[in-house]
Parts: sequence; C-alpha cells; structure tokens
Amino acid sequence: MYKLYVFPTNNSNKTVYVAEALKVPFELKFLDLSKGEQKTEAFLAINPMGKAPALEHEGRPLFESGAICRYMANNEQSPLYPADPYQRALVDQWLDFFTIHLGRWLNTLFYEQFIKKQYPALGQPNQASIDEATKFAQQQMQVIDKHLSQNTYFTGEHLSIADFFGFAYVENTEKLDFPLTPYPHVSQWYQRIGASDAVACTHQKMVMPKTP
Ligand SMILES: N[C@@H](CCC(=O)N[C@@H](CS)C(=O)NCC(=O)O)C(=O)O
Repeated sequence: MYKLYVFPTNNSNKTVYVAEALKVPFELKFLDLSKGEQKTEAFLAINPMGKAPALEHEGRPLFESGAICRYMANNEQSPLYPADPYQRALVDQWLDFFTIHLGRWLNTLFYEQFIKKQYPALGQPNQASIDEATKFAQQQMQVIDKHLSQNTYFTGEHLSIADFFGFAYVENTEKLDFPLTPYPHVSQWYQRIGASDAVACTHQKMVMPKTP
C-alpha cells in the first residue's frame, strides 16, 4: 500500500493523479502546513526537506513529486512510464521541462498573484517577478501549444505520467491572470486530462479534512 503525505496543492496533486491513474490502493495522510506538521521530527525522517508530498512504501520513504510519480508507475510496470528507454526518456524530458521551466514560472505567478493575496503578511506582489514569469510562461506555452497541435499527449499518442504532472501546473492558471485561450491546443489537452477519472477522483479526495 502506498502512503502519500499530502497537502491540497499542485505538487501533491501530481502524485495523487498518478496513483489514481495507476488504479493502485493508496492511503492519504494530510499534513496541515499551517500547523507546521511538515516540520515534525517524525515527518522529517520521511522528507528531510519538510515539504509535501512524500511517500512511504514498504517501509521506505521517498520525497519529490517527480520521483514519487516515476517510482509508483515504474513499480507498477505501468505504460504510463514506459519501459522502452527512448519512450521513458521522453516522459523524463517533459517532467524536467515542467519542473525546471514552465512549472517554475507558473509557480512564481501562483505565489505572487494567488498566495500573496491569501496571506497578506507575505507582502505585496512583486511586479518584476510577475512580468518575468509571465514573459517566459507565455513563450513556453506557445512552444507546447505547437507540440500539442501535433500530439494528443505530451509524449505522442499515449497518455503518460508527464500529462498528469504537467496538468497539475497548468491547472493553477485557473486561479491566475493567465488565460489559456491564446493556446487552443493546450486548452484541448487540458480539457482532455481534466475529464479523466483520475483527475475527478483526486479532486474529490484532495480536500483538507476539517480539524475539530
Ligand atoms: N519540489 C518539491 C516541492 C514541494 C513543495 O514545495 N511543497 C510545498 C507545498 S506545495 C510545501 O510543503 N511547503 C511547506 C514548507 O515548505 O514548509 C516537490 O515537487 O515535491
């Protein structure tokens, strides 16, 4: 049984989308970040960075959402993370692209435009950061829009963990001043992944339990 330590944001969602898509039994353990549950000694033994998500499987810990998605799909020998070395490298390529490039800029926008509004103590949005992130995110969206005009999914004709991973970042644009309308092929892909059972089940489950 996979035990996922989560908080309802995009990094944790990636791992739950993948667990759902794999149709494996898993347990969710919610961490209340506002209470510092990610910094307890017990949790730091699982993720020394003190962040969600993390995984425990067969008594062994793992952190970083990308590593967790790869591990679960690999462990299940799923075509969502193909065994063929080149097909697998294509999945890795898109996971890296999202982590290092587009996802990074969308995360900056999410922090500046959404999180700072929710937590005013974090200060005013930094316009220079917003402008830089918007510029790069728009450029990279254009590139993936072209790619998705010729490919149903990120790696071609087959769904992979890269689609769920990327979806979790693009999903945050719904809370931002970053419309997808200039990117019709990204929009179609986004709707396709969003209509999957894996995404619907994840959204149902990823609700922070109310504490008494
Ligand atoms: N690169 C990590 C990022 C994890 C991360 O930043 N998690 C945030 C929530 S989205 C967190 O736990 N923040 C709490 C903290 O840093 O104390 C991953 O992909 O797993």
